[in-house]
Amino acid sequence: MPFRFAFSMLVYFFLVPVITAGQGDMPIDKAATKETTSLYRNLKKLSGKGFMFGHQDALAYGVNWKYEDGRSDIKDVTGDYPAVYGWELGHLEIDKPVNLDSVPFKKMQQLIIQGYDRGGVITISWHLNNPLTGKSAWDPAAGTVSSILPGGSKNNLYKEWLDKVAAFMIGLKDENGTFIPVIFRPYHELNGNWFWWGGKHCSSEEFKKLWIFTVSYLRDEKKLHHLLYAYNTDRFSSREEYLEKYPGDEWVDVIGFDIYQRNSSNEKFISDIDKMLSTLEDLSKEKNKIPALTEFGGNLSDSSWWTGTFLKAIGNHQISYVLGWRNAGAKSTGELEFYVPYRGQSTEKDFVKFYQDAKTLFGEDVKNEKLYK
Ligand code: BMA
Repeated sequence: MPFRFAFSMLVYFFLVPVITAGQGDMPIDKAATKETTSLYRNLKKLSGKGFMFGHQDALAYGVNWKYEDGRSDIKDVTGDYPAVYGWELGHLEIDKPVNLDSVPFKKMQQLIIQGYDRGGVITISWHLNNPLTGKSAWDPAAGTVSSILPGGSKNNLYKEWLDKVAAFMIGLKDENGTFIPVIFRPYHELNGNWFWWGGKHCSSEEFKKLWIFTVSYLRDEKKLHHLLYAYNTDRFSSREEYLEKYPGDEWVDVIGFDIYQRNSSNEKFISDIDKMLSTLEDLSKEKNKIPALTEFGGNLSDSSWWTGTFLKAIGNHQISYVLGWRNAGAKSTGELEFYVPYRGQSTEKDFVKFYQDAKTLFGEDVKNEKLYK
């Protein structure tokens, strides 16, 4: 064997693995805080044991209550908190004191600290208004994405909006002044046509540029080092569709999708999720990313939905977490909007079985895991 060849074999098969193992598996932010890096690594490890259960706005309100200290619909039903807490920043960009779902930002910061202190995981979405028209996130005016990219008429405005997001994130510290790691999930459901950043309203190139601009602004300009970044579509029918606007492995930590059952049958919902999760799991292995069901909503008029449908759909897959959407309660029509059971709801008993299943991880489970160490 010629010496040079032997030497390169040594480098590739021995030294490279040794060097990279020493560095460990890192989030895309190479300067991520210790706690953020630990969270990233522990999330990967934990997905071998089971999946964490999360709930949006869990500590702020439930179907029949608002702002009661320590309360959560999940806790009312199981005696335990969720493992993942979802929050939402929409309207922070327009200096409102409350978000688009009426949660005061000051209160949100306190509740985020509470969830973190309990060992839970924090994820934050952002239904930001349309920066071109000033209307809501659901206003898909043509040209919005290009208007906020560098050189566009709204790029400065967009940077001001990101400054406000950065200020909010900087406010997330525990009592020792340690930054609380956050899985930031902007531009979600990106293959749907309902948001201004979604589907046909921008090209793949524009979306990728928007994503990369956003991550580098927060990380490199604002020097935030306690964020992990989640890329997430809505339902999708192929790997190609999922990846169409994927900005690249160096810009994403968590990959996920959102899914709502709406009118489909339980059988169809199980097979849809099963198919999408198989694709997501393959991608997460290839790309070495964290897979998650970043939002879901099921058919809670079926009293055994949790163990009969949801657990069947996801139980055989390795994912990090699932996030049930918000228990908003009564809508203007009088109809109740909720995605996890509340006390007295017909899936309550089945949810307790789901809670007890070895694969589901809730507050007490993650507290024991010490995800930030
Ligand atoms: C939607 C609904 C809305 C809410 C929005 C942002 O799915 O729950 O009521 O305003 O999310 O949280």
